[in-house]
Amino acid sequence: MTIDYNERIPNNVGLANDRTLQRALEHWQPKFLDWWREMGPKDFASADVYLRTAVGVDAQGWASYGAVKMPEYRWGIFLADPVADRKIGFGDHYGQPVWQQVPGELRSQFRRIIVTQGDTEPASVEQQHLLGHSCPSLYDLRNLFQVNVEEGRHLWAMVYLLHAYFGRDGREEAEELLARHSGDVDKPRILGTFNEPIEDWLSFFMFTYFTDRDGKFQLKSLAESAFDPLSRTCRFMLTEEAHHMFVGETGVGRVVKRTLELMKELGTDDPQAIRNQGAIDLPTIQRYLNFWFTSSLDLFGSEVSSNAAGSFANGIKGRPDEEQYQDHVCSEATYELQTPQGSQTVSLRNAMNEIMRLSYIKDCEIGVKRWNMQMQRAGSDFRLALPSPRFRRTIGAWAGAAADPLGNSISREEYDRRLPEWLPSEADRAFVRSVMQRITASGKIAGWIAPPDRGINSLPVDYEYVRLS
Ligand code: BYC
Repeated sequence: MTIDYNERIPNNVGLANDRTLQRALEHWQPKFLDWWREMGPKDFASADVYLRTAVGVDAQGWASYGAVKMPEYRWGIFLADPVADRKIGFGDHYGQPVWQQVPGELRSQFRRIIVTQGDTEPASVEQQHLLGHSCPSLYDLRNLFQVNVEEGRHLWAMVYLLHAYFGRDGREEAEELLARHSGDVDKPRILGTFNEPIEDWLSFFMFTYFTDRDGKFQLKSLAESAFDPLSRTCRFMLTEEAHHMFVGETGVGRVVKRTLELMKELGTDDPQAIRNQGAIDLPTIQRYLNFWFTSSLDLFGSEVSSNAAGSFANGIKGRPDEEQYQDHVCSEATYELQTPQGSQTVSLRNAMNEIMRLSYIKDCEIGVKRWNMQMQRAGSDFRLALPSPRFRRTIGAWAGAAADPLGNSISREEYDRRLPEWLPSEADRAFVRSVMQRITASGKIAGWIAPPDRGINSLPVDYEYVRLS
């Protein structure tokens, strides 16, 4: 189905045929734009940015590229094409036809999960509000803005579902999505990670690698949902999400590459010597990784969760790539969980958050292996590593446990004393910010990061991806 761009709100959901819904969304649109102007990328409203915009939902040729001023970006509502005769793939309703409406008894659970998903999207834009000011190149600046406009579109995706299927409650929730703000003391965003500031590009790359990857897993699990409009919405969001994780993986890889080049040039791995050259030493990169990975692990919720069991049983949320499993009902199966109190046997349904977290960790390993290959090839003995999921947790069975990054239990005193070794200190953050001076000359790049291997959409790396007026 092609997208109708003549509409005020581009869409492939036949909005013109539902005047009430269309009016409600057109009423929300200026509020979104006000929010974007105030909380979106600061000071780049008049820049021409080489952006991709969704123009269809086919796997091939779904996007067009061109120079756009961000406030004029065509945010719209796009659902992946329906799958004929789709059946519910898990839980108590396994094998029954999927739902085109939300069953009355599941309204509040569905609404809660859609609101939680929706809340993360504008939150991430708010977290990156000032980042454009310290961009390492026009290529990177463009990627930041691409991620930002698409997170804005993902907000639209959830707001559409709220307006179309949840009546007045849904409209009120859509207003609230613009009223909560990342890091706001009185009205913070719902999930922890989305209240952490992103004030430097190393954090941005870690966030797009680790936190967007949580997005991938949550969206995959919602793509399994028995509520078909939610499933179709999430399937299309996943198409856009891949680029965000690419920005993270290649971003960290380019920082590592630059550091390795300097280590070779200087003949040392001394962190201070690297810093003196205005680049970021490998131990500091590890501390940033520790911070964002552990924070993102918390986003999967508690190891034992009756909410997760209910979501699975009721068809709200399956496991990512549910077809990989044999048992889709899981009413009898159990799961062996390790907690600080010892081993515990729980019903598999209650352990769904943990199952998802483990698949996520496996996926996170892939990039770490690639970064480590770079080090091996460069002859460095340093290796990055994911810390244990027992380390620095604030949600679930291991919340507040004193464990080191290898997962060993240590005394509270040792934990408190050594935590600054494992996480970025204020001095680390100040140093990282200090090297991030804005570079906006075409084809130029900051000294702390290597250039990308290739440009966007087959354009050269030194293309003027953002024209600043
Ligand atoms: N921080 O039984 P529990 C993305 C709450 S990222 C604060 O442990 P449950 C993106 C939980 O809400 C993907 N609170 O787990 C990435 C519940 O609160 P209520 C985002 C937390 O219920 C980058 C209570 O603790 N999408 O898209 O299974 C850029 C007990 O919960 C946290 C989703 O997460 C936390 N870390 O919740 C842009 C999908 N963890 O209701 C975008 C939607 C848990 O008792 N959300 N809590 O007040 C969900 O599926 C689930 O709500 C959770 C797990 C994954 C959050």
